[in-house]
Amino acid sequence: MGCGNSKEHNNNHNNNSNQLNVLDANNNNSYDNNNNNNSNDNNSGMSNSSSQKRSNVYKILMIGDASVGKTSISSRWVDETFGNNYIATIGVDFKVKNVNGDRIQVWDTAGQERYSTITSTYYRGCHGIIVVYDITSRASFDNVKKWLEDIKSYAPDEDQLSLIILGNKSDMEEVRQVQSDDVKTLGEYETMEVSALNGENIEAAFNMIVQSMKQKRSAH
Ligand SMILES: Nc1nc2c(ncn2[C@@H]2O[C@H](COP(=O)(O)OP(=O)(O)O)[C@@H](O)[C@H]2O)c(=O)[nH]1
Ligand SMILES: [Mg+2]
Repeated sequence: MGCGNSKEHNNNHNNNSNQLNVLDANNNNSYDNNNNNNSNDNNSGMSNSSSQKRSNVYKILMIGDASVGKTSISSRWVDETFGNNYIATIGVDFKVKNVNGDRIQVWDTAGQERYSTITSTYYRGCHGIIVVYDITSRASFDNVKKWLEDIKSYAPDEDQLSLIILGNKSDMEEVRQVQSDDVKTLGEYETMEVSALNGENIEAAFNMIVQSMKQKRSAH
C-alpha cells in the first residue's frame, strides 16, 4: 500500500509536518471547491481523513523541478484557472477534486523542490505520481531521471503506484528544448505533453492517472 518510508533525502529538512496545510493565503477558497455534498469536511491539511470514506480517496503527488508548472497544472485541473494564484507558496498542501464520487487529492510541493527537501513524508500513502518537466527546459527533463530515482527510493511498491510523466508548456513550441520522442528514452512510462496555459491534454492526463489508480485499487 502507498508509498514507502525508507531513507531521508538529506538532513537539512525537518520537516514540513508543521506546514502541511500552509499555502498561499490568497488561495484558501480554492480547496475542495468541487465538493458540494460534504459540508463538514473542511479539507484543510491532513487532519480530515477520518471523516472521509477512505476507499474513495486517492492521493496524487506533483513532482518535478521548480517552475516546470506543477502548481499551474494542478490549478488548471482542480480550479480550472491559470496564473492568478500561488504567488508565494510555502509548505505543502493538497487540493481536492471530486470525480464521479471519488475524491482526488492533488498534492503540490511548494518550493522544496529547489532544496531537495522532499522526503518520504511527502510520498507516504500516495496512489499516483505526476512527474512534470518543461519542454522548454532541457535541464528539467534531464532531472526527470533523478525524480524517478527518488520515487524508487520512497515508493518501493511501484506496482501499486500509478505514474505519468508530463512535458508541460506545449504551447511554447518555438522555444522547445525537449523533443516529443525524447521521453521514450526514460523507459516504459505513460507520457503526455500538456499545457497548463491553454489546457491542452490536462483533462486527458488526469483521466489517465485516475483510471489507472482505480484499476489498481480494484485489482486487489
Ligand atoms: N507558457 C506556459 N507557461 C506556463 C505553463 N505552466 C506554467 N507556466 C508558467 O511557468 C511558471 C512556473 O509555473 P508554476 O506552476 O509556478 O511551476 P512550479 O514551480 O512547478 O509549481 C509560471 O510563470 C507559470 O505561469 C504552460 O503550460 N505554458
Ligand atoms: Mg509550485
